[in-house]
Amino acid sequence: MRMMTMAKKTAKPDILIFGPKKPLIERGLAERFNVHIFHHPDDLAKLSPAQAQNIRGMAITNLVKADSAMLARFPKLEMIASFGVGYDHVDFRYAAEHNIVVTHTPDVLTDEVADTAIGLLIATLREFINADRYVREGRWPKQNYRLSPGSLRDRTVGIVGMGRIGQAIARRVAACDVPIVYHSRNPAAGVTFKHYPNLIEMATEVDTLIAITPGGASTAKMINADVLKALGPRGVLINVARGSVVDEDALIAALQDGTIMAAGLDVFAHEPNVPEAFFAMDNVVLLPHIASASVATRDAMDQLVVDNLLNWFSGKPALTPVPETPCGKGA
Ligand code: NAP
Ligand code: 8YV
Repeated sequence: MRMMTMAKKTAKPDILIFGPKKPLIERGLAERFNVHIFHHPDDLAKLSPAQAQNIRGMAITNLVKADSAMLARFPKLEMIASFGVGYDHVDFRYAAEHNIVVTHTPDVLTDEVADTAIGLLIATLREFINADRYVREGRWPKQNYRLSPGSLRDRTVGIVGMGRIGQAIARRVAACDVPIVYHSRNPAAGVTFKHYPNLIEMATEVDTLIAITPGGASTAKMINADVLKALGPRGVLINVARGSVVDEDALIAALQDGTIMAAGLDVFAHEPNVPEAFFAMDNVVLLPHIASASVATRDAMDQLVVDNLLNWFSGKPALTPVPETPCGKGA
């Protein structure tokens, strides 16, 4: 709700910081730039057309939809520094056409997200959340918690997406002595696990899917009713990718009718709103999109947003541009 625009006293480049409050980013950019800070989506309307005309850089999170209509307000925009590795919220085609470089925050979150995926997988299989509730409700003295039908011991994991994070997940799953295969459009360089170009074929061969692809049109609802059916009644789905990657209605039906056994979900189609149908299910573990959300990792992501903007506006190349937009050097 807070809106702050610092007075323009110098020829410092004008930067828009837009999204949930991020003190490290705000502090990191305050000295070098004339910053305009908006925390709430509706507040952007308060930026006058004259101010918008001067904006040359932008620091945003994935809660900000940077579509062509939004970006068209900023004719002098040179850089969109986005927080997070996924950038499905940015119209990078528009950016490329308008010579705007988009940066993201890869690598610094890879291990944290991979750790979360493994934690979520084991918590889902071994029912840690239900067991925790069991202890808190004082039920243990009356009866031991049930043996979990799920176990990592007898599984084969199919990783959907074998990029930076997929490979970090694979290293962890391999350390648990669990067989791994993967699906992506192309075989991943240097990866020796079996590659399935066809997701349904892979789902037929495994009992556990871990999704870690980008969001966006090419992956929309790729984990659908057919994939869940192929996964089968022992099937477990872990989604740390994007909610859009899974057909949520099909997943709810599959969990309700036993088409698959369980799911661990960090991401949802319409965050922060989660379908109520999940709340009644014992066979799901639900996280509020926290895969990268430790203080240390989020600080590193914030700092990379700052460093991309500082580099660019010191005439140096962007540090972590997305592959689809121009690189070059800043002004
Ligand atoms: P990355 O290195 O670019 O890897 C992406 C992988 O997905 C690649 O193996 C890619 O292979 C595959 N892929 C892309 N499009 C695909 C498609 N249409 N069908 C099948 N596979 C496809 O990215 P990363 O750093 O590992 O991050 C992956 C994603 O994880 C992010 O984009 C973000 O959405 C998500 N993420 C979520 C959280 C969270 O908090 N839950 C945190 C970080 C990241 P091909 O190009 O060969 O298909
Ligand atoms: C963040 C993410 O939780 O990096 C990503 O793609 O989804 C997460 O690390 C998200 O960007 C928070 O805004």
